[in-house]
Amino acid sequence: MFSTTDTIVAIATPQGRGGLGVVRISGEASQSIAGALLGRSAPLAPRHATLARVGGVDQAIVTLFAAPHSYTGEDVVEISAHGSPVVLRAIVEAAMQAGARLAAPGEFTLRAFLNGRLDLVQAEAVGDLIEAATPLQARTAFDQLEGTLTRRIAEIDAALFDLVARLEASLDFPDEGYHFIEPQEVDRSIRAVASQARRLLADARHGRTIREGAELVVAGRTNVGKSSLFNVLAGHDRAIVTDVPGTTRDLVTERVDIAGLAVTLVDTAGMRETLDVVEREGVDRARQASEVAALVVVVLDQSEPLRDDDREVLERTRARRRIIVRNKIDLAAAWSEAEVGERNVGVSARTGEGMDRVRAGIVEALTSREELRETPAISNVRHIALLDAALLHLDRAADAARSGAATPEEFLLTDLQHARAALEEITGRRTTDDLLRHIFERFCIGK
Ligand SMILES: Nc1nc2c(ncn2[C@@H]2O[C@H](COP(=O)(O)OP(=O)(O)OP(=O)(O)O)[C@@H](O)[C@H]2O)c(=O)[nH]1
Ligand SMILES: [Mg+2]
Repeated sequence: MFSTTDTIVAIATPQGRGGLGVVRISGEASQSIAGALLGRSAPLAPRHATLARVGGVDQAIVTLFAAPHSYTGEDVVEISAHGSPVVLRAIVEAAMQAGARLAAPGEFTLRAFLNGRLDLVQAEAVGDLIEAATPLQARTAFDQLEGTLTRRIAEIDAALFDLVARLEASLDFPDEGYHFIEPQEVDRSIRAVASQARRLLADARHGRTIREGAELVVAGRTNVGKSSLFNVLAGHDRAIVTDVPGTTRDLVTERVDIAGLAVTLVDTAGMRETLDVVEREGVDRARQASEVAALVVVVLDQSEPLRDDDREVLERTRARRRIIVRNKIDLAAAWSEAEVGERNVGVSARTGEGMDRVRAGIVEALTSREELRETPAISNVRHIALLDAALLHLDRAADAARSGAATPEEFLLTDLQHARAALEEITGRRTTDDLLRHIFERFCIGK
């Protein structure tokens, strides 16, 4: 399905101008195409920086990575020129005239996968690393690129392989009166494998939040200090703050790094009954936003008695994952903490007091972790779903094994084989073209 016999070319650096720009060529004809570009017949020495004129437009550093010791596993030539779009495009066009084809999005990494340089988990990690918006996201992706998840999956698969082989042998030689695996050991072994998978899945929720980020909506009645709190979290005066109730009328969003999490903050219009058409639309949007957010921060003003509008917001967000904040603790309190009837945090958006507790509360609510010191082993929803499926089959097999003689070993084996198939889909040992297309399409050209 995917052609790997031709030679591909693309600009590997971002669009726009820069000090350097890199054109990458990969495939069997890379060396001859590079020769044509440089106008030289002498072969390039692998892994040597060669200064040369390219395509008559620039001087560049040219490096050959000979197969199989290259990113794609094929002959790769990297041309590092001045980062001018005109120069880089001219080099790409010259390469195409010499026989290269423009690479599709992610095609270099796809080739690395097809040539066995990376497994699918690692290829996806390349995409995540490039997309990372926080250092924690980058570290998580890099760990996976280095093979941490690949190794954990391989351990589970190896244990499963051993078990399947012994069960199959017992089935194949039923008359020998010899069990390659004792019946009581089957149950125990399956359980051991299942608990390995379960340990890996323990990272799923916070791993996913780290990889995907999360949306956080600041909600509350008018004038409680939502925009002020939003600005403190955003780190600058993004939203307008005034003492006029109804200042914010639209959703205001800002992406921030909170303890390593890529959080999209959404400030909203204060909840109240209003005849103003524009404000009413804003209030509707605020309600919708808090219904889909991963986390709602409900802001109350502790310097003024609670009102019906406050109670309505509390009621409306009751079933949502939320943090309740008592704002304006720099002023005299008009009610006590206990009045909320749920854990809450006192802060002052004006002085910044208590904001660290709000940030910690956000991390805990989104990840069930107090701190995010370590990178999660698993973070990609595709991997999580497949590992979940594998675990389901393992648990079924374990139940069947425990129920004893009533279950023929064939049934048990079928479940174990389904579990293995799911694991193989994670690492890409088993894939479909559709899956590969889906994964690599989201890469940019040149990756
Ligand atoms: N003393 C004190 N005043 C605050 C604090 N936080 C906000 N304010 C003041 O409260 C008023 C309203 O603040 P905003 O942040 O605009 O409130 P809001 O909830 O976004 O209001 P709307 O957009 O109208 O719904 C402003 O005058 C702020 O300066 C605080 O912690 N302490
Ligand atoms: Mg506001």
